Amino acid sequence: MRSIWLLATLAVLASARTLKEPAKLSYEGYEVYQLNIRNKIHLQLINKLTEMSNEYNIWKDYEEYSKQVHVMVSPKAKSHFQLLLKLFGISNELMIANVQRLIDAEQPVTRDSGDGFGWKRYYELEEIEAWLDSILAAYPSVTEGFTIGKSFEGRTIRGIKISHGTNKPGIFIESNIHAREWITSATATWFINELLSSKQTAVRSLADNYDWYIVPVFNVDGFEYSHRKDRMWRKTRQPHPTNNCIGVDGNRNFDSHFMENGGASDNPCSETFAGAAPWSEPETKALSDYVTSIKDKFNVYLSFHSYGQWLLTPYGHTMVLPPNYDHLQDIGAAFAGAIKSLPYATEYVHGSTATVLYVASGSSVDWAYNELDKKVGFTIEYRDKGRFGFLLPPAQILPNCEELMAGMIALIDKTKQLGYL
Ligand code: 0X9
Ligand code: ZN
Ligand code: ZN
Repeated sequence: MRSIWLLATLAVLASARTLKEPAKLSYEGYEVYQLNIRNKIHLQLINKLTEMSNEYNIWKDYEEYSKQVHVMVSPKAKSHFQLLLKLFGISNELMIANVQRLIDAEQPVTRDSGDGFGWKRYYELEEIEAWLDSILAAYPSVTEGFTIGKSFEGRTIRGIKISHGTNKPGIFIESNIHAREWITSATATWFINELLSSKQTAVRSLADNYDWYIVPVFNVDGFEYSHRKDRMWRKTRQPHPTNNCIGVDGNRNFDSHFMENGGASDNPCSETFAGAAPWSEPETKALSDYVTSIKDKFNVYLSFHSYGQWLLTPYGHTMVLPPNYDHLQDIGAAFAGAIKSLPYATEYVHGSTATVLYVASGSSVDWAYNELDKKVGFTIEYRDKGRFGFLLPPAQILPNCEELMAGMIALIDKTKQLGYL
């Protein structure tokens, strides 16, 4: 009798264990360092280290503007890492002492059930989609849902068109191509809500005079994975056939100057892996098909990222400046000036991707610029400069949103003045 009890208990325990989902990755004790790169050897060391070992993760690639890299280091690798820094004479600063503490601070302990979408915390894909449905239902005459296509794991990539009439000049916004950049979809959803509900004259004129195509969460698989398993996930989720590493950097997978000038990696374990070929990911292929199908309906392409406070123009694949760079810089100055004049006085730097940031080839904005001839294209890198990095505290969501709105009003205004809209 007693042994039957034991068996039953064991069976229950065993099934409970198999039913339980694998736990979320913990970043307890993980640190983030800012490194000052003085020469090629420094850079090669950091690149090798981060590509060869899972104990390291690049948060911010080497930047031309600051000559710095941000890298996350596991507690296991910490002492070895510090030794290497000393040995190679790399000066550095500890930016984040415990990544897990910031991840915990991102989520409230209790769920705010009932008070709806308030941009006071970060939401999961399911919540964002339910909110999108409610918005489509609340504003049926000026909104229309659209579908980009299916992700590798079979999720639907959705967008919303906001239009107050037919054939107004359009603006296309793609957001959260990089999974861990949560502030991007938080800002995109807030922006959608403002276009529909704000009474401010400047916002009304954005909504009334233009057609908006907005994809708040583009990398749906990666985004879901960043919520459920690994907060620091960046890439897509398609496994690589000959390798254990998973996913591609969506923003290196577009068919425009693919893999050129070292602007992406051919190592599947790298955070900037370009993929085996352009459009190897169903997500980027679907986006390119959709965007191509509406190419006569929009003039401006924007891509939302974090972090660093940048407004980046093409080109990413070369330090050569694009033909209308002066115009793009005028627009950039208007955007940055508007943000700087808010009470937060946040500084955005504007310039071409390859000259201020780093060479990045096969990106969405460059593809729209080069292949679809969309001569106003920007990557916006939101808050902050690295104090919190991808783990921007929820209290900063709304300030970041306000900054985007001020910047966007100025950006669209200048773009129109220069004759692009
Ligand atoms: O590297 C990227 O893809 C972007 N930075 S991030 O830290 N969010 O990953 C910059 C994209 C630059 N855009 C262009 N190449 N036009
Ligand atoms: Zn080329
Ligand atoms: Zn990004």
